[in-house]
Amino acid sequence: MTQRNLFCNNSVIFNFIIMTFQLPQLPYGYQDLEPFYDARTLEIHHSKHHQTYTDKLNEAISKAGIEPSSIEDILINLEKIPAEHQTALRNHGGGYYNHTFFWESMSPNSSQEKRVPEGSLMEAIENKFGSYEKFKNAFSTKAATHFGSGWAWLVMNQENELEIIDTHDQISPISLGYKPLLTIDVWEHAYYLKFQNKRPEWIETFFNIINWKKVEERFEIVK
Ligand code: MN3
Repeated sequence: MTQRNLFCNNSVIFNFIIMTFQLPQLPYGYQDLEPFYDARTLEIHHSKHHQTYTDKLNEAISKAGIEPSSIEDILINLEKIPAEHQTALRNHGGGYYNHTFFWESMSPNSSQEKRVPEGSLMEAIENKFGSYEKFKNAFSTKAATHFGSGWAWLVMNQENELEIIDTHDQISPISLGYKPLLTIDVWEHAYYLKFQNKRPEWIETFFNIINWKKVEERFEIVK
């Protein structure tokens, strides 16, 4: 893929390459997060919901007539896109990015091998929140009390400090200047088949399948 920015002046040279996004493959099988995340929910969530965001993102890019170099390019530069196209790109681009980020935030092995973060990430969590348990409570509360559809995130803020935030619908932290490290999807489609209305149970269960190794890698890059 040719590297370009949305508004790169020389993009005309490469304008025969139109980027289309593909549904990313999961880094594990649909069965592999059982018994914590059930295969049926995961399959529908990935193959239906994420596929729909992918298709609608491609539609929105085509309608807006932009030539993004990456999904990050769209979400970071949303404000530069003509106003009438921003909502579709925020919703479907955010849905595309947030779900990809979410799949990579989970791992089938974490319940056996690695239940808590380590190293400099653990140090930063303890410095910011007091302890891992206090972090877990704060993250869980943010996710549980988010009103309606959305996401809870552990991010690096612009002061380079850890922060727990929530975002509505498919708004992505990268559109708000944050660097995301970990996320949980708290839309009902993420948990309703298994947990029904018991969102706090989904959140508690999620802690068994967090891919802390991946979160640590993200932290090393942005810290
Ligand atoms: Mn979802």
